Amino acid sequence: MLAERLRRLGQDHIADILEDESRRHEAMRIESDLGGVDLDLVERIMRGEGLAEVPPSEVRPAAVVPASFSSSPSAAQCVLAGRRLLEQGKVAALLVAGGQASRLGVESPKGCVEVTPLTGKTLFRVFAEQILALGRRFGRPVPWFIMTSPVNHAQTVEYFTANDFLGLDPRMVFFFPQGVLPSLTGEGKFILAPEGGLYLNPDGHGGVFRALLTSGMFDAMRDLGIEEIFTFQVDNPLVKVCDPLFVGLHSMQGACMSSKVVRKAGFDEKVGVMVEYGGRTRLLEYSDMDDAIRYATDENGEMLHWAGSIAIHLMRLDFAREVASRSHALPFHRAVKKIPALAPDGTTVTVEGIKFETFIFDALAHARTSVTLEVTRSEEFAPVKNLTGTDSLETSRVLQSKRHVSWLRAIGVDVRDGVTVEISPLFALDREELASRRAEIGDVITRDTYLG
Ligand code: UD2
Repeated sequence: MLAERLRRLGQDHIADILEDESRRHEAMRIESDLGGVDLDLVERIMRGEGLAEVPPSEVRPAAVVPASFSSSPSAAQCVLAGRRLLEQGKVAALLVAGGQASRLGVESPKGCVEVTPLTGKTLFRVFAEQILALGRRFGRPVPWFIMTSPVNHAQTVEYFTANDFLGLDPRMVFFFPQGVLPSLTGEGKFILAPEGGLYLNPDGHGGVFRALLTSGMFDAMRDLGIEEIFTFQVDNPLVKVCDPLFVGLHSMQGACMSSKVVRKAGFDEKVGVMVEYGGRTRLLEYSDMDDAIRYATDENGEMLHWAGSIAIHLMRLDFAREVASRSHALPFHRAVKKIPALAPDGTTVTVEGIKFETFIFDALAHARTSVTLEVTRSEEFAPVKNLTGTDSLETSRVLQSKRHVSWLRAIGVDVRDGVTVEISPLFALDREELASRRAEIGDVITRDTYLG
């Protein structure tokens, strides 16, 4: 049955293994891999259906609420509304963490990478401390949903278990794995992995919708009384989890899905940009952008598409559920990747494979209302993506300290140049909280200091 189906899909090299009695062991591994794969979907992709389209040439920059909004009286109203939702326990945090830290040269979940400048806390711990602090501040725990992938699910759960759930109530931390898809060769063939079975890739963070549905997490959210889902990526220690201003703005505007952006550091920064076409706000990913859009300038010669996504969104629970229940709601993006493969003679070779992924932000195309909020880069964005250079551990550590030094200086503490500072979210979640603890901090900081 399965072998026949595979032959119809042009996968004779796999069907041959399944039908070869002497390769039972290999066949079992492949069958088990295929058990987690939606072959109808694969067939669709192979027919070239449902792939992301080239954006039309008339894309315009999306409307953006500028960063200066945060000091306006309307922003104060939004903060109040956001706080109220947090006090009512209606906001969940959702982390997409299906990727590995391979770009950092480590084969562990990226959340386990130690990132803070002085105490070396992991990304997971940085988020956990914020979530704990939010719960204390608003008197209601913020449930934390963590999407893993089959590649790192066990390691992620193990990490939390071994670390006492980082101080959180284990009943408020929910893990669920995303789906996988087989990568294909240029000729559309499945790839055999050197360790046995098929080479499968996580189906992209857009897989979160189906994964929330099939794992029962939407029901768990509903049972907890959740209305809004704050989504973020694993690599940014400066994320303001469940930022009340963002939550309030999004909810007061009645938005289905909203996004945070920063001004792009340059035309070539590897972030998607917020655009508008077809009457909807959308996010155009950097890898899908042509040069005419990337390098477009306005009448003053300034970057036209400056609103770079920092991959932080808010979604109404009912909206996310609706997206999840629509079949083929999100298009597939192709990415060419070097993949280690098992050659017919048993050796390991590197092949050029294509992986297919959906992106969470493509759900924006279904959002009738959407808000895009600009935030200050130095306050909210210091991703750890590469081993060295831009967006590396080194740059992120410097930026984390810089933010905390600026908070201290803003409340009148004389922090000497060259000093590294780290502030735990449990000491102060934000500058305002730090100000309220001014008496506990000396007037001058002359050496590296951790406030925790
Ligand atoms: C992402 C955005 C980019 C910009 C940038 C900001 C995408 C496609 N691009 O670029 O527009 O906002 O971040 O930092 O998101 N992940 C999963 N499952 C998967 C694949 C990825 O959970 O199947 C998670 C991964 O663990 C990480 C996040 O998604 O938390 C980002 O993935 P990435 O490193 O591929 O995205 P990046 O940095 O190229």
